[in-house]
Amino acid sequence: MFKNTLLKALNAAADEITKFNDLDFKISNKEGVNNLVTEVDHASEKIIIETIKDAFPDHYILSEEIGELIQDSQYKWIIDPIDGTVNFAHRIPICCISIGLEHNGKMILGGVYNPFLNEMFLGERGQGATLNDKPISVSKKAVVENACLVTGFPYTYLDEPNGPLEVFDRFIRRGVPVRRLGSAAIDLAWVACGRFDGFYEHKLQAWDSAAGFLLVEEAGGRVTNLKGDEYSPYKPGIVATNGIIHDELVEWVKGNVPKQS
Ligand code: 2AM
Ligand code: CA
Ligand code: CA
Ligand code: CA
Repeated sequence: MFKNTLLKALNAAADEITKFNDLDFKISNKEGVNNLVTEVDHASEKIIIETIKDAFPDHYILSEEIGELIQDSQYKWIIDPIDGTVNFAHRIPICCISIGLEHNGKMILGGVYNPFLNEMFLGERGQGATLNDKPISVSKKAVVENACLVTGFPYTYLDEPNGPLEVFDRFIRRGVPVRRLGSAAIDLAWVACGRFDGFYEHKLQAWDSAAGFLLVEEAGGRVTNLKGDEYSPYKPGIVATNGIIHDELVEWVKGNVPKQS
């Protein structure tokens, strides 16, 4: 029942977004440097919220551009109408729609859909995760030194001690590949399907990670905060891995890098 609505919303938003393939769209600046929003983000958000409200008029909605609607419900939809807006604005096909559903504070359903690659990732609590209806699982890579990682950067706090640049520097100096795609939801989905062995980021919002972290957990991976403690999408830091390298990656992020072998 919830899954049908999730799929309907993701598909409707995808139609809205891909309509602009060959069209110009209006790009505006939000607060902060290069913090973009396009008219397509708003169009995607509108159709998603309409679709959810049609099916469940009483549910709580938290969505990036519009904020919070109807807060008094056990069910809460957490929406990023376009994750990777900078990519989208540059017509780089690495962006997605991300929708998570929480029940009494627990994520129960999540979908991340990249309509440009036609990749639909779904995760249901206790039921596993899929990519285009095929079950997916995390990678089997056993050590960080041989891993392929992904991260993202906030636009402030870059230089704080043990902050994004310092941690990034640590991996790059040891030759550990760390990619930067520009969409946290896709980063997480790609950990879930084993393309990446691990992902970490210092400052995310709930809508960036709500669906993606469930995908990773349901694909057999592990998700914590930057210290290795229990994860909450309402707190900024995240480490998401295949589980095998998790404790070691948390140590690298903390600054405890193993001696070069
Ligand atoms: P967005 O495309 O939905 O805004 C983590 O890298 C996240 O940061 C991305 O998923 C992206 O989500 C968001 N982001 C991109 N540019 C940003 C900016 N200038 N300020 C704040 N967040 C940004
Ligand atoms: Ca944004
Ligand atoms: Ca986002
Ligand atoms: Ca967004």
